[in-house]
Amino acid sequence: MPSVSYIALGSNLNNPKQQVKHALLALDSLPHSYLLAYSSLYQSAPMGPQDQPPYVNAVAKLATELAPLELLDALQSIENEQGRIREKRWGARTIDLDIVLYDHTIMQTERLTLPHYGAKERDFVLRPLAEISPLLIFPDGESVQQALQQCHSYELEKITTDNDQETVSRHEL
Ligand code: A4P
Ligand code: MG
Repeated sequence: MPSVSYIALGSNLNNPKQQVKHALLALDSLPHSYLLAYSSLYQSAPMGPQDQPPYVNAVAKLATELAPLELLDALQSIENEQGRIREKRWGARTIDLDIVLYDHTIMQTERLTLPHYGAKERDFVLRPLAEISPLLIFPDGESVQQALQQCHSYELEKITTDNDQETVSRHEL
């Protein structure tokens, strides 16, 4: 039985929309894995240093036979292939791939914390997560909808594609 993992994608450098779409294709091509669903793309104001461009965020739902650390290795390979250079914490990046959830696994090791430590405080993770799995429950019993009501707002705007013309429309809750 494959496990189900949710991956948060974020980019704010070198054509962020293309970076996110490229990473979605890369996720779909991972060994022993396939993409079950992915959210719309959302534009968001930066969390952390404000002297950086806005982000594009999305969430993917992946079925995978990879173990959690194997999945992390695979995600970091995709980040490296897309030219990710690790500079300052919360600084600009071509692509960031975080494991939000891996089944209901709870773990805290040097390399991997599950669920992702910041997921429940960030609407740029929770909104796309709720879009693809509105009934999702975190391992601590809190629902994605409850977390969404309490989290910080990063001025999310859904990016909609209309006849190949991309527009940003304010998303109503
Ligand atoms: N790591 C531990 N747990 C996980 C996990 N569940 N998933 C470790 C992925 N990685 C995990 O991450 C640092 C280390 O975290 C990894 O080596 C891995 O072993 P990183 O990607 O190298 O560095 P980072 O992303 O700069 O650090 P961090 O703390 O993960 O940053 P965040 O929390 O991801 O924040 N603003 C908006 N609007 N949208 C964004 O997407 N993203 C960030 C990055 C800042 N501001 C943002 C956004
Ligand atoms: Mg990260």
